[in-house]
Amino acid sequence: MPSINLNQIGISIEGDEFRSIADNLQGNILKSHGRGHTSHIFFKFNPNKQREAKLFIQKFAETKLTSAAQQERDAQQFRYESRQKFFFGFYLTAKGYDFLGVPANKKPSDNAFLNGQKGSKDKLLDPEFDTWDIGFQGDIHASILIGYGTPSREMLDKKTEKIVKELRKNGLATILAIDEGDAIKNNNNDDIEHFGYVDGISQPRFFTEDLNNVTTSNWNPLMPISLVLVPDPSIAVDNAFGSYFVFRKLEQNVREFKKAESRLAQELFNDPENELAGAMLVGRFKNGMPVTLSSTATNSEIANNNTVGKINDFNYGDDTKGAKCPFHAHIRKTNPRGESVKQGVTAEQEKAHTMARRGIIYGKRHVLPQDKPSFDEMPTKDVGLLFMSFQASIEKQFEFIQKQWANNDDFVNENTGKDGIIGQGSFHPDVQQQRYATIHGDKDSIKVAQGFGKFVTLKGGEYFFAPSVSFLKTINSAEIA
Ligand code: N7H
Repeated sequence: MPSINLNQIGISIEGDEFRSIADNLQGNILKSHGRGHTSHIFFKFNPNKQREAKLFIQKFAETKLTSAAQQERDAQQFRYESRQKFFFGFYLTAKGYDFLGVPANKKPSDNAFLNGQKGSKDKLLDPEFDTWDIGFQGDIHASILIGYGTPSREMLDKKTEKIVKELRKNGLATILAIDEGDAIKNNNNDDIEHFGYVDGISQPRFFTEDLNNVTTSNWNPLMPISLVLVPDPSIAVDNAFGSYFVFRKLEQNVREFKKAESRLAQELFNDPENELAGAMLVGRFKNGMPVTLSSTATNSEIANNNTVGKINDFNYGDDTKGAKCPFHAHIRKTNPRGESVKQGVTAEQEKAHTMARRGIIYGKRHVLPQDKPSFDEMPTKDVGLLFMSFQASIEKQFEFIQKQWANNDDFVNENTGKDGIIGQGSFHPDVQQQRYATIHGDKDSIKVAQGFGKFVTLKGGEYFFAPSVSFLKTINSAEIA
């Protein structure tokens, strides 16, 4: 089999590159599995069950696991026959590799992965472990992701129960946590998160076909697969790739966020309902309209209702003072679209921090965000985002974005302030650093406002590796351990 060039920018779904890796690569890495409901089972194998654990994994890989090639076939079938299939993913932690007896030189070697997410607590300014959900407080060996897309979770819950039963059989494993993701959509059929904003618009794209009908004059999302793939070190097979997988359960205090958003609107515009305030915190209006392009959510010169939730061809070149989109806005912090170039970094080096985001929201709500709940009807806990991302390096991608950009008061300029959505660390509402223009586009109207942040709280998480299909299928054979 020919070895492939991972650094080629964009591959074709029909091409030799994809064909030569797709059967042996897990799905959901190069493209989202797209199901609206998910279960995430976190577990630990029990002592003296190494052999049984390997047999379980081998059988799971042979009978369930969804490869990238299978995901494509399932998507075709869904498009043409509306028949949907379950999606299955399987991920191992560094402790999981140790339990399975994989020797150190055959384990994925990313340092952050080897130390586990708990090892990065101080670096990321994460909260104390005893505030995490109990299931995430101890060691985790592995996680199974199951996705399904019907309007209800019923079929998925049955499948989840069945797998949990198999894991518990004869004391094979202890189930530590089961988290459930359930997407919600706005009236334009775009996925939204609990603060009410369209999410998942901006992604690195790996397939040239994904860019059909998309303009890329100001931002080209096409990236090389080396952004998310590394050779699977556990198996000596050509073109066997895996990816590092970050999972973080991020709780959202919707009520306090929405109150603070409206206080900010009052402070900036004398109008607690003015949507520009929230748009400046996120960098996009609720419907996805980038605030650097428009002072209003609807703007017929830029997009109609159907396309507004997909706009991504923009950068901040015309907004160098942050007079439209503030420097601390969530999407400007987490993807500066060329801005860190002024700090001596090339555009390619900046882009190399990008990751494939695969999150889904969790938690039940009485009144959905688009149905305009009163403050009292908004949840303060038990809802949020199951943040997930795939990358080639946890340190250079997820951790870099969280630590060097979102948490960093001095990125992109000195005294910019933290990302008001996900920034972590010492923070006091009286510390006024975050700046906003009170007249859209007018740099002379920029002023500091009350500090905004701390409405998103980590409730637990872990770092995983998504191994190649062939490793999981042959895990029981003698060559590996
Ligand atoms: Fe974010 N939000 O609702 O405010 N995010 N995010 N995120 N996020 C994005 O453009 C949100 C989190 C990124 O390329 C949008 O896709 C919430 C973490 C990146 O322009 C919205 C939470 C990290 C982008 C949100 C959360 C990131 C992005 C706009 C937690 C990384 C793309 C939709 C509860 C460490 C930026 C879109 C770009 C977009 C929200 C978490 C990163 C609405 C509520 C932890 C890279």
